[in-house]
Amino acid sequence: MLTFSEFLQSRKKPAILEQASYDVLLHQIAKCGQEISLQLRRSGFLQLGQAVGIANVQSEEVLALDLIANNMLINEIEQSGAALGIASEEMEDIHVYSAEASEEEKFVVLFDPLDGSSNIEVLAPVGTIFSIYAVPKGEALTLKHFLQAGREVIGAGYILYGSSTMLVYAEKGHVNGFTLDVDGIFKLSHENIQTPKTAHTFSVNQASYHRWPEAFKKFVDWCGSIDNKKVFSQRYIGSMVADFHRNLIKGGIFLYPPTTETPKGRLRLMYECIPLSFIQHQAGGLSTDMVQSILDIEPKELHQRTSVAIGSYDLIQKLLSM
Ligand code: P6P
Repeated sequence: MLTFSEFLQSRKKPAILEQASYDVLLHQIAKCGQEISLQLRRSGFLQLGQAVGIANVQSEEVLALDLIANNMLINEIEQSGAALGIASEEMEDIHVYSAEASEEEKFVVLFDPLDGSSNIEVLAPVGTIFSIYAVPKGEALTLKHFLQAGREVIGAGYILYGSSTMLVYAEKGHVNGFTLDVDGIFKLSHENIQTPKTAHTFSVNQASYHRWPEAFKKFVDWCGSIDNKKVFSQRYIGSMVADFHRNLIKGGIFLYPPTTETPKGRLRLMYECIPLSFIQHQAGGLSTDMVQSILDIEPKELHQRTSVAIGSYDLIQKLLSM
């Protein structure tokens, strides 16, 4: 089986990635995934799912492993020498490694260190989500290099800590899955992932049904309609990366509609919706905020929220027709 490193060496790289430091950056992220996976296996002994008594920029209570994963990613990405800075879902502002313009192409990484971390103490899947953008040579790092639309993403991926641990990585034109083997190495297990064009699974927290815009209500009513030849299933884990992964592999649609309480949506554009939408588009699916593709949204701030629907091509088109 091809290791992640061998895959990176053998893949056809766009010119912008010719210099090797980009792949070192990916190795460092994979290294964090291996370590976080190990920590999670022992989280019950280490109380890693416990709150540490502080709130993050999202006003969510911070758990021990959120901090461990966040600091690990900051340090390991810096060591790659490929990034000028990072932005984290856990931190208010960007974190700059170097304010100097570089004579070669560099990158920035945006990540959610542990999406769905409130699930740790109940042993439900959680994940690290990341996206990588380019910083043109000769440009000193500024916030604008982070606030790029999803169509500018160079590479995006996630590490899902589930019944096994898998790194899913996408560049334009391909998405591949690498399972963490018992020797601590990620190995190619899901080559060229393509999402089924249609399916009969929808993923949404239906408790907010009466607070949604009409189109979402009509779509979910359609899914449950007795007129459908195929009976739908509803699956919702409460960890976007886990719900997303199921749909990526087997087909389906994930919805997080706006509500009367969160009219602009609740999920994070930069840290959840753009990376997962980039991956979904490379796998043949679609994403939308009901106005445009998630990848066409022009970000205005780091912690911007958005409503999101993402998944199989036909199901997104059906939602948009409602
Ligand atoms: P709700 C986790 O906190 C998260 O950001 C996503 O991973 C997940 O899909 C969503 O929130 C769950 O939100 O409102 O259904 O509990």
